[in-house]
Amino acid sequence: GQVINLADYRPTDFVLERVDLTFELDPTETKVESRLIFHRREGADTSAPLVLDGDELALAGLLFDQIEMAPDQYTATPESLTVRDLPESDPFELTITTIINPEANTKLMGLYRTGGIYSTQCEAEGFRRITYFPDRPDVLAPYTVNIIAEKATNPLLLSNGNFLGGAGYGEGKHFAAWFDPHPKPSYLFALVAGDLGVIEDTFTTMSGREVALKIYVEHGKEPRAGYAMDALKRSMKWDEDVFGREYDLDIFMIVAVSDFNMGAMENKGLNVFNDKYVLADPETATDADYANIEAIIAHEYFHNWTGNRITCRDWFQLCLKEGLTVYRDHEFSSDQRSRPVKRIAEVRHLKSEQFPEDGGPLAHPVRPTQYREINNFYTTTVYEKGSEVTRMIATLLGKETFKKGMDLYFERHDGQAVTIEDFVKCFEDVSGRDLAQFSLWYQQAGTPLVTASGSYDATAKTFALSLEQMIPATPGQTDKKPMHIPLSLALFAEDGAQLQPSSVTGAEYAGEILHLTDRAQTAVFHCIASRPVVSINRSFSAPIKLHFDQTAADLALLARNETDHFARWQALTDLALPTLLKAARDGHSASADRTFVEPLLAAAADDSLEPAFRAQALALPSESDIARELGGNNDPDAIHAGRQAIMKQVADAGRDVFLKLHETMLTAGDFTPDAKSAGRRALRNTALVYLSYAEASPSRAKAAFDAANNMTDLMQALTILAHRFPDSAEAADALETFRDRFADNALVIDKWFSVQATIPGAKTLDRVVELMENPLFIRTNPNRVRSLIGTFAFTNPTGIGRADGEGYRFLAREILDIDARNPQLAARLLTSMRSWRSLEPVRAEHARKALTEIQQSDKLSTDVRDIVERTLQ
Ligand code: B3K
Ligand code: ZN
Repeated sequence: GQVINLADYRPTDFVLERVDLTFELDPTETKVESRLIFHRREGADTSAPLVLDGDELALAGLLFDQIEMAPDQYTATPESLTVRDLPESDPFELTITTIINPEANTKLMGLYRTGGIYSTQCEAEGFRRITYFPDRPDVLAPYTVNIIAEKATNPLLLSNGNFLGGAGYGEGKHFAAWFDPHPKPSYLFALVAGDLGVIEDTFTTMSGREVALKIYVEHGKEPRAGYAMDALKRSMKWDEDVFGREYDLDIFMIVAVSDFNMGAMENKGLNVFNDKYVLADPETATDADYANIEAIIAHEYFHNWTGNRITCRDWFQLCLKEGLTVYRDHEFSSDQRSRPVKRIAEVRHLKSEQFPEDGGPLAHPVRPTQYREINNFYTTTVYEKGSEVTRMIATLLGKETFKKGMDLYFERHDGQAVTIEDFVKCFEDVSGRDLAQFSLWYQQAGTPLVTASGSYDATAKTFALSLEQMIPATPGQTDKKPMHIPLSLALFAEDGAQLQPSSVTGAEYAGEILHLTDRAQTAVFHCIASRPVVSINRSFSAPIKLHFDQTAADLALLARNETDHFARWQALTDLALPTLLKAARDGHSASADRTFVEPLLAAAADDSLEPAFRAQALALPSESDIARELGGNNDPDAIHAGRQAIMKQVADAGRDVFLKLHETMLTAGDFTPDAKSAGRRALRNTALVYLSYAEASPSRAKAAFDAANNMTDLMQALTILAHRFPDSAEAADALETFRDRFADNALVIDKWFSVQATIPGAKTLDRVVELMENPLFIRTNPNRVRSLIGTFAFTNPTGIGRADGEGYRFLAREILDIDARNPQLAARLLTSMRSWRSLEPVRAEHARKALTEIQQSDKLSTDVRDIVERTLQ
């Protein structure tokens, strides 16, 4: 594929006014007739040909204003349709016919049919696999869609917008017509046909309109869609209350499909979901599943305004809709659940997924300036760091001004395809603040490193805080400018009370936000009565790494007294980290430092703290967190052994605390998935993990497995048995029981694959290979592939990274195999190797060889080629 540059953006020469599509569905020969009305853009070159995009297409007919075009007037290839010598008429109508094969579409992009269901995925460039089209997000038009299909197998015919009507259509067939009045880009087009069950509800909007809500799932699974419906209604209400956004069609539909490349898709009025993010009941879904469903339902719904009504001018602007919409779904979950606990989870995720991306060969700015394959830019940088950048705007401006900026954005740009500059301008206009330096967050890749040091002057009663920022070099970017970093900051006295300075010089400090804007800056806090303990980057106000040497005593004080509970968690983590880093070098003989264990156990036992918070605090940094902090020459086996040794020592020291938590953190009555109950389960199950270390026996986990009445408890018990006691009869029995009980539920079987794929140690590779032969493993299903191979590659460092290199060789083979069917899935799997250079030399060499083997294949997709080449660079 060739390189696309942001700087080359040009508007189209032709403006698309209307789209009329007719589908005659057939599993292998679907006929698509597309009528497009265009006019020439004012001022555009009148001799310019009309060039439409295609991908693996064949043209079956072409009419200009209803008259067949002569073959010398156009050129059709699988990748494009170029119409030259356009007759004078303006506007004009082009009628294009293509024949496509949905059953053969294993890429799951465009129109595909699996399990008897037709569905589409068009973002980013899937629509061009359906028909020749100006397939770019700045081409917006209203769509009419007619669907004709065999009635018996496809009682359901769905597309975007409002339902116009339907009727019988010849022998055994019927048709349905849909009209979407809201101009949209092609990537938001959707069509679904087949035979599905439905649950229905309604929502009355703030202006009193009734909207029909429908969630379509496989027959028999209707009872498992109830939670998704509830989450949808709460999302609709929240977007009205918090952002003033009302839904804009008569109907909102969600369809759950089982073969899907990602989580879900925000097609206008017709969201298509991976069924993993729709289906839930206590018996089959964990608390984490419920939280994910709630968040993703909200995310896709929120796209209706941030993405659909206002869309991206080009794909470089992807964070315009994704970063903003992630921010919105984070805020939603924070309001529905516990804000500090949600923030801790977000930051854990950001650090474990985005920081390694930003610090490795695949690093790119939140708004990239070039790409070869846009599908490879649906990254945690665009999504999660993009969300953090939006959050920082809210932090800089304050809640109310941020809201004004959002209102202006909706008002000014409704119906348009816009850029990050347009977005940022709205906030400049409402605040009067110059956000030029702040905008570097969109342009400069790499995680800024802020180094802080403080000194207290007892006579002058001043506290001086020196701050320095450094943005590491990233691919294509060596010289970086200093950024505008908003640091939420507070000072505490020895007794834990907050200290208020009379004034601050040397840096802007307002509303407890310190603005770091220079490369180096010293802020002086005046009238500070005693040596303060500083809390920097509270609530993780900026996505940075912070180097600040604080004593264990100071951290313990923050862990006890910070009013910001995120900062308490951060302090506890910072207390534990040195021990874990040292342990990674000492391996089995590592020993834990009391200065971190005591505050941790105190927090665990503190009943004034939310159980979910305590569970987060007790979940020590993971092996990959430790690897990231170490930064290089990493030996996954040593990291694992060291962390295990520390877990055991914490478990021994806290045995009484854990026993008590395990006995008392019960939930009364029937299972409910609310955050409070989930928090109690999380804390109780965390205690169970520690007890498995303290008691060094599978008995308690086995008893928990037998007693579990919900999937959260069952999975936790199973995980302990499989991971801690993999060779025990208890583990083998539990795995078998679990499989037999859930063999007919693919989503639960995914958990069964994952729990085995993450058993630590070199032997797991053989198990993974064996599981791939299991009849329950279906190679063509993305969820199965991710649950087994993906989980192994991404979250089992001692397994994938075994010292003899077999793990990486296995992964290379599988990636090549998957790439032939589904390039997006393969490319995503390959990103698991992005941190290969941080491995110790022997493993790094094995990884490099495996990557080179992939690179040398002559049949690579552009998706995998792009990732492998950047990873090796
Ligand atoms: N917008 C889609 C992602 C599309 C990915 C295309 N490769 C889901 C979402 O972010 O809401
Ligand atoms: Zn999104």
